[in-house]
Amino acid sequence: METKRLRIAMQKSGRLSQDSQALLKSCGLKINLREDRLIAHVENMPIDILRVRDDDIPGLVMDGVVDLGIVGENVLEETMLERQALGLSVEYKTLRRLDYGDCRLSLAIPQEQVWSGPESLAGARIATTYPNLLKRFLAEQGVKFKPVMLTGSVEVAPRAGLADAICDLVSSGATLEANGLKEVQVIYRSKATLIQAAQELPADKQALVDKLMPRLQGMLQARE
Ligand code: PRT
Ligand code: ZN
Repeated sequence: METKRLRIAMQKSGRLSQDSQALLKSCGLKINLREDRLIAHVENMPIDILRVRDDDIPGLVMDGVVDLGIVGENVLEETMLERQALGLSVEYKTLRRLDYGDCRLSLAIPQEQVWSGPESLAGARIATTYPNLLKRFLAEQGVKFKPVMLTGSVEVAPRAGLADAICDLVSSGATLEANGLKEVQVIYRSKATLIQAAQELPADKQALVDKLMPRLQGMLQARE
């Protein structure tokens, strides 16, 4: 599916959408976003913005279906591990780590429970949306556990009797606290990042990326 326009994938609606749109606009892109559209055309440059679920972005870049993508490193790393296991391509280039989307993937347990390190979780059922990152971490610690895969409401799993612990994204910690859980171990720190497909771009598209990157660097440096 060749196209002359540079394709950038970003989250359609969610925590990274506003900041990602604002960042692209600050680099001079005039984006006409209609809420319902999958593809938004940039009016003043040969660029199309693809608005998708964040989970789809790493695969679109690694398959070379889009040229660039903005996604949380947590989703990028989880997808990489998943694709590796499936024997799919996991290549991409990081253009720039961004300054928003900060969070950490952490283990949390019921407040009243004692924590004496990851070995406390031996044999435990752990609910998560990030089974691969969790497996990698606990394998490094030599701890065996039972993954409970949930794509939402992870924080209620212990109270619902579905799990003994959770592994979920945390930013302020308010969600954990509201659910009677405490954060005991950070396993991955994440921010949003701008990535590019691994294969070489046609010269005109690469020239456009090369023109945009200094603007982006400048923007990010100015607000450091
Ligand atoms: O629909 P789509 O699949 O695109 O969106 P999504 O629901 O999967 O993702 P979304 O929009 O919730 O998050 C997108 C990205 O934002 C994540 O992949 C992270 O990279 C980043 N991010 C930053 C966060 C958070 N902070 C965050 N706090 N993503 C989720 N949370 C959730 C967390 O899962 C928990 O439910 O917020 C809650 C905890 O927040 P605190 O502040 O109470 O600790
Ligand atoms: Zn998602």
